[in-house]
Amino acid sequence: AATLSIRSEISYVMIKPDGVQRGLVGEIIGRFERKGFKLVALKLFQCPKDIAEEHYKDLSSKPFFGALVEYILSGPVVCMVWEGAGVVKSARKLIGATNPLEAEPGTIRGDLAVQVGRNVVHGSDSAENGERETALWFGKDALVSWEPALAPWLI
Ligand code: RTP
Repeated sequence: AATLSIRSEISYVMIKPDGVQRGLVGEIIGRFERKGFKLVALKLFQCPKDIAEEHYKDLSSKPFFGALVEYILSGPVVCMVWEGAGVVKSARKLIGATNPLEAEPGTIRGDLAVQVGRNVVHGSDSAENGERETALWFGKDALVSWEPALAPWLI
């Protein structure tokens, strides 16, 4: 049988504090599961300031940077790494445009959010950032390597 190697790419996806507060964790994780990506790391995390600032360092000159960091620190976030072919671009599509009012219906932000400053979820914007953000939020060697079983629970 042909084998397909899909350990090609990872995306760091994070449910922001508003997503946790609003009880959207299951809804958001479910969308990535149903799409078919593989969950390889997961934690609920009260983020320290230095990690939030490092994560968003490219935006440090923006006027909203302080408010953005405060928002990310305002409650626990759910940190995840999803793996699969094309996962970075696909996750951004599932998430939708940065401004939820511009995001298409059917996307997470299009269906579930209104404000740009409360847009419920983050997804890496490149494969390189997927690796960088995974190292930042989980450290090295945090990914769980696993293969789908042949449904032994049905036998
Ligand atoms: P993310 O990194 O969270 O996935 O978002 P993104 O790539 O879609 O958007 P980016 O431009 O990188 O902005 C990062 C986050 O900053 C907040 N933001 N606030 N008040 C504002 O005008 C504004 N603009 C951006 C959002 O939370 C955005 O997701």
